[in-house]
Amino acid sequence: MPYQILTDSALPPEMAEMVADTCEVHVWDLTEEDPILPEIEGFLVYGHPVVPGSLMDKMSRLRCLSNFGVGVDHIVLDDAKARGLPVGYTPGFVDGATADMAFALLMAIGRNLVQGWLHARGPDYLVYDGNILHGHEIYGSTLGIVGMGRVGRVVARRASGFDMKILYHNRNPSPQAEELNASYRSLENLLEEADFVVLSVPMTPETRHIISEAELARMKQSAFLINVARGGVVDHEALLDALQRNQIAGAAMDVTEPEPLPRDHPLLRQDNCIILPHLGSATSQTRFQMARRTVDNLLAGLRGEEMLSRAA
Ligand code: 8YV
Repeated sequence: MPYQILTDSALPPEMAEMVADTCEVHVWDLTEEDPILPEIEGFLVYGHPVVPGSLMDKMSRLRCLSNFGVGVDHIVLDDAKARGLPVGYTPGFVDGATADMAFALLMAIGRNLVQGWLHARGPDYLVYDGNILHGHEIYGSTLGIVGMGRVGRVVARRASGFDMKILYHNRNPSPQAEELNASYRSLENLLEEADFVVLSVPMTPETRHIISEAELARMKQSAFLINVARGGVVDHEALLDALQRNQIAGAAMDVTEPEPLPRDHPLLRQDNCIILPHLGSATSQTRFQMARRTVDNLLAGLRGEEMLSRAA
């Protein structure tokens, strides 16, 4: 008998193939009334649906959850723990790709890649003009990394190649960060000194709106904010206000809250803001490795074995 598993959206072909021999896959209708729930033995959480205890309770045969990704803020881990349900996740697999994306966004917003591309293909570009779209130097500038975990440290390594001065803020100073020539700062001092601020903190109650009005006010007018963490770490209303008043030079965000933003959200119309549809880990290689670990965790949980990476 194949294991009955649930996913919140259709699985990509390579992942479907990994479970084809052992599992029957059901795509959840995203309600707690889905009639398949009582049959489900394993939940492969593919996107970021909210997974509270009440949903787990609807799956009376549930033995484990396996999250595709390292951030598990959408799953109520305490509820899973209280029900004795292991939760798998994929730490370590997304770091390189997400750090690359942080740098891609940093360079894109700092050097006007999107505005330049729009101009180059637009009707107004008839004569070369050396006076337009002067960006901010990247090499030699000061980078502030908020959240010096796995992703933050890889961002720091990228920054060394650009001869950047590297500052970081964490709950505590970290010896691993110092080895990367990164200097510890309070959040306030980091925001005041940095030309580029990269957010790579996990989403927790403590990091919700860690960047809001007061923090944006501390940043230099010439500075840029880059978010590859979770949308909820930035207060979007405060960011919109800061961008509209040119209180900071620009923002580049791989993530928003909600995701996607409503189509008429004013942030989507700001020229000094780049928004991507959560592409941090979206390379074929990284996604394949994440899929492998997610499936291995799921099968281990279904068989009652220890998962390779467990968040709860
Ligand atoms: C994934 C992520 O794209 O790992 C994470 O926490 O946010 C991304 O790498 C996402 O989890 C897949 O849905």
